[in-house]
Amino acid sequence: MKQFYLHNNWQMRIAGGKSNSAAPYIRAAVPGSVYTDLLAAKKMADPFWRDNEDAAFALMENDFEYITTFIPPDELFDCDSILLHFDGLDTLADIFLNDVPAGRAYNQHRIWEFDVRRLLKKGVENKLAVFFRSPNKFVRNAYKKVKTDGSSDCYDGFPQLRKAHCSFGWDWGPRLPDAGIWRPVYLTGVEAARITNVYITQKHSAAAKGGEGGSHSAAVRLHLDIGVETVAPGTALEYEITVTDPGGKRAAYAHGTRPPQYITIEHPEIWWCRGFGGQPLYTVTVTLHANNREIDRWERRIGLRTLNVRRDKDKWGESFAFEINGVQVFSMGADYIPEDSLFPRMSKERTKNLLEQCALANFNTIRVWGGGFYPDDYFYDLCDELGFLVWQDFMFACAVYELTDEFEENISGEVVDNVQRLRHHASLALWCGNNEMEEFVDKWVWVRTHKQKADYIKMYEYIIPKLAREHDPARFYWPSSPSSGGGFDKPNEESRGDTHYWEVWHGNKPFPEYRRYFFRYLSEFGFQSFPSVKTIETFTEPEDRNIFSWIMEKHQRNNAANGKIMQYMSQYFQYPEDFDTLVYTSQLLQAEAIKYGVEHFRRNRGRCMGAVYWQLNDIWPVASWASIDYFQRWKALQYYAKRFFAPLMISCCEEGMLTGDLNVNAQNKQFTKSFQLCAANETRTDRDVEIRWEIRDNTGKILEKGREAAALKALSSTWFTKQERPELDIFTQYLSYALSEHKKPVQDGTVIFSVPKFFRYVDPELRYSVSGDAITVYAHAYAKCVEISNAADDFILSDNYFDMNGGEKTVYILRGKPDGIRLRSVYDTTVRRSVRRTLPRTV
Ligand code: BMA
Repeated sequence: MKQFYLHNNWQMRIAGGKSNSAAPYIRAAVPGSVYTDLLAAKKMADPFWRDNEDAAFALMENDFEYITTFIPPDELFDCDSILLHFDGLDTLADIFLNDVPAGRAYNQHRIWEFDVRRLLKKGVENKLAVFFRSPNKFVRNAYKKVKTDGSSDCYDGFPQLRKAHCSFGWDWGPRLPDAGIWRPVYLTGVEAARITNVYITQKHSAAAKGGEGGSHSAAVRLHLDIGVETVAPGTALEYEITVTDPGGKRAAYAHGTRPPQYITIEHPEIWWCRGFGGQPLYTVTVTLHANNREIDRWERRIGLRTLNVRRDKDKWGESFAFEINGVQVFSMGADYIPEDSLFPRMSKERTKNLLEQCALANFNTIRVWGGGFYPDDYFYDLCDELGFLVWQDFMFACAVYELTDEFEENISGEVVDNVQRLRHHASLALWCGNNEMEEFVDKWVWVRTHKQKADYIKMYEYIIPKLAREHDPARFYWPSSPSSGGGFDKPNEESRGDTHYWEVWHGNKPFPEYRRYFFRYLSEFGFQSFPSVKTIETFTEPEDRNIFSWIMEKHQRNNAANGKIMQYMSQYFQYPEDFDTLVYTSQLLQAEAIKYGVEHFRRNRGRCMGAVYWQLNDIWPVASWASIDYFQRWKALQYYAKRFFAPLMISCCEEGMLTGDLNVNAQNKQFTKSFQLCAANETRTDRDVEIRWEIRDNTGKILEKGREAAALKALSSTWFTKQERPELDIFTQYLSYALSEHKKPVQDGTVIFSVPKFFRYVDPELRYSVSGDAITVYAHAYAKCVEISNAADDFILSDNYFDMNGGEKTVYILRGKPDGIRLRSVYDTTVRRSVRRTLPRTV
């Protein structure tokens, strides 16, 4: 197969309409988009700055023309078939080759291929033009004709266009419905035949299953289903299959005049999700030969493993857990959304950094949420390498669709394209029909007719799973997230399937509410915060920096949520004196909320088998649920995640004012004061550990202490003795705790029995010293949530936002320079600080 990329020489212009003439052409990048081209040509303002989004949105009322010229290589014309191939077009596109219509596209999520043999001219300049119609006009007109509703954060009519839904807005994203040739485009010359796809299924012999990090004793048989399209019938074809092991040695080989059906790998190295073992990847190369020449090649990396979802009836209902190589995993991770509203700005480098930061924070799972797009191959390559389990939604979210024959044909093409593209990935754990639609359709949210409700079932419980079964039978299919298995059978139930729990945040319930539930697998729950001041500065003027200003409210897409943050803040923290403190406090609030949930869910491992929080990242600079912001700055939550997702994790289930009564004026105000430590072991080996705890006063002085040793069983959580302390002073005393293994410290933490706003902190007089990449922090007293930041606010440290009982703690710099270091703790959010302000100094 010959490929000739068409990425050069492109120009773009805003097309003329009935009343206006076309704008002049500007240089265009392909792959690229209207917004990225206009920005590069300085023809539009940064859409993220202040409220520029509105003008950028209005731009998409236009149609756009992309045009290039090229001379195709002569050898292309020796091929039996020539195809014009687009990996992606966004979205409504008419394609002309040498002014003759060559094809039409209408789905951003599909791969488009058009036969252009008869249109292409040899030896001369050819002209390729792609005409994009306005997405705004399309959905608006479509909505006038047929009412299909969806999320009110989006633009009316969005469900009728197969384009990333969130490009029309979401409750964390702007309305920037870009257009363009967003993925590679090339001419393909097919000689005699080509490999259309290869499907590999694995049969593991018993001994390899569950083998310790990769058994060498058994075998894995790969079944290959090789799809071949012949364009010159009668040509004799030969097939060659080579499997190369992770070290680069040939592990298996087969060849023949008919596609070999299976190939066996002896002594296989087994792929595991991270935390459970390594990620060895084998390369499978299938080559097609005709007339003693290679005419096509298909090469992908695979991981040898079994991977499924276990759903077993038990005393609580029915379990829901990923099972890899026979071992059930507690899923720990977050929901992934597109990394940029301007899709062409995403890159392998950027995604790599993001996913490596997930690995650093001990994630083992990523959910690709259904309102965005199907990520590029590199996203899954990275997940294979890093050992994540990918929960993959199909791109349907918070909407109702009208199923017509054309729509069915369109989404079927989309499903097949993406399933075939991604199904070889080791990390791909399940296909999920959609985001949150079974739950809402069941409640008649967005639904106007019985047909729409029936269409839901047809799409996610018949059409899509049938295609998934046909093209990827080895993969688990789940109709919706959340679901209990489909059929509108209590989709968001606690005792079965996966759950989205939003009573904390959307339902305004306090954090301890998490502890009332024992979900089987939580695929969404979240809490918002503001991004760092440095990030806020990228879209604001100084006069905007008040969270209720027009601009700050425009960069908050969950209606009235800046007020909600303040409302929650009032329960936990003192009123922040300035904007900077408010941002810090909002991040602590978010981190504490999610920690409260995750620690509880991990304490209940077995009953609960997943805590995937909403959301990992941002699409633009905004106040949101993300733990890593648009510029990949870590919010406090990302550091908390590193701790609460640690393979060995100690947590404290405390009872105090927060779980008792927050009303300071309640008559007979009484509540239990107790604590019970629990250690979670998410590794495949038993661990001998020791835990210790101390009750301390606010200076950090120990008043009472205890310790216990325990053998933590693999893949389980172990409780320690519950301690009641009715006499504990909630304002000046707190609990510190730590877990160690063979005398080596593993993790520590503290809890208070009131709330941070009432605790009487003394000034910890934080100071620091730097030596190479090590920063040592010194504290004179108890310091809660110590933040270390630098001038650029781009630090990634080995630990941050941690508690100190006085003394010192050393952390390491993983990213950023130790320039302009600043320290603070919760003490600095209280009025006591203004009484005696201490600025950090070096020692
Ligand atoms: C869930 C998600 C998203 C949304 C988030 C926060 O509903 O599926 O649609 O952004 O909660 O509201």
